[in-house]
Amino acid sequence: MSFKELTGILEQRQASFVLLLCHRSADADAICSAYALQGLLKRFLPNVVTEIGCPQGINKPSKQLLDHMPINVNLKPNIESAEVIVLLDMNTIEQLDEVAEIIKKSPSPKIIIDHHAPSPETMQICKLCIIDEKAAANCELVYRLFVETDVQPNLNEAKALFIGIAFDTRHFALANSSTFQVIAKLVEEGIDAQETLAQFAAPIDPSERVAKLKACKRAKILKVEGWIIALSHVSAYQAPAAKALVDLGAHMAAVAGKKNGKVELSLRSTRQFNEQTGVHLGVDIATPLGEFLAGVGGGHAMAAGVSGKGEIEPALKKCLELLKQKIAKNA
Ligand SMILES: [Mn+2]
Repeated sequence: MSFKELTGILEQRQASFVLLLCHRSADADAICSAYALQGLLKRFLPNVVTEIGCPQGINKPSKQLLDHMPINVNLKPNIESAEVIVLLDMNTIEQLDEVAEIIKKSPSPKIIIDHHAPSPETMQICKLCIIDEKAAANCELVYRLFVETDVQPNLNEAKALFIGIAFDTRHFALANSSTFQVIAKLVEEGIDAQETLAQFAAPIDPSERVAKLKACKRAKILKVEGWIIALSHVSAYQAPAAKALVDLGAHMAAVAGKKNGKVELSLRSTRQFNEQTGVHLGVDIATPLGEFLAGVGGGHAMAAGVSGKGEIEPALKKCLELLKQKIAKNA
C-alpha cells in the first residue's frame, strides 16, 4: 500500500507544504508524473499545498507541454521550506547538481518515486521508496497509485499520464505489456491517442526542414555489397539530415558540413546494417575518420559524429573508403 504509506508520512509530519521535485532539464515523464500525483494528493489531503519544483530547468518539449496543459511548475522552488520532499523520475539527487546539497541538509522526510535502478546513497536518505525498474515510465507508477486508491484520473491527469508514458517510451516503441495496459485504460477514459500524440510531437525548426530536404537532394547514393549508402552535405543539421536519409531508405548515411573552418560529419545506420555487417559506426568509422581529419570522432554503433580539419569532399571520400574496407573485411 504505497500511497497509504506516502500520505502516512505527510500526516505524521502534519505537513502543510510538500515539494514534488523533478530532475535536471525535467522531461514530460517527470513533470506529468508530478502533476498527476499532485492531483491525487489534493483529493485525500485537500489542505496540503503541493508544488512541482524544477530547480534545474525543464527540457524543450516540456516548455511546449506547459503551454498546452494546466500544469504549474516553479523553477525556483523553496526547498528549505518543504516539509516533505518527493523526488520523481530520478534515481539520484546528484541529478540536481548543487541543489542536492540543500536536499541532503534538509531535515524533512524524502520520498522517491522512480523507474530507474536506484542509487544506494539516495535510497538511504529516503524514508519511502516507490521504485519499479521494470516500469517503462514514471507515469506508470503514479497511475498505479490511482488504481490503488480507486480514484479515476480526471481528463487532464489522464492526458498528462498518457503524454509522460508516450515521451519516455518514444511513442510506445519501448513500452511493455503493463505499459499498454495502462495506455488502454487511459484511452478508455477518454484520451484521443492520435490527437494527443500529434499535439505534442516536437515541432521541427523550418531551417531543419530545409537542411533535411537539401541533404536528400544532394545525396550521392551508392551500393556497397548490396547495402545502400547515402553521402551528402549541408551547412547545419547534419545529424537530423543523416537520420532523415536512413528513415527514407538508406542503410547507412553520412552527412558532412563545414562550420567555423572545421568539417563535421554525422553518421547513421539502421540496426540491420550494424548487425549484419558488424560495422560499429563509432569505433570502426568515426574514430579513424577523426584521426584522418586531425580531429576527433566517436559515438555509438548506429549513430556517430566526427569533427576535424579539411574539406567536405575528401572527408566523405575517406568515410566511404573506411566503410568499404570494413564491410569487405566482415563479409
Ligand atoms: Mn522517466
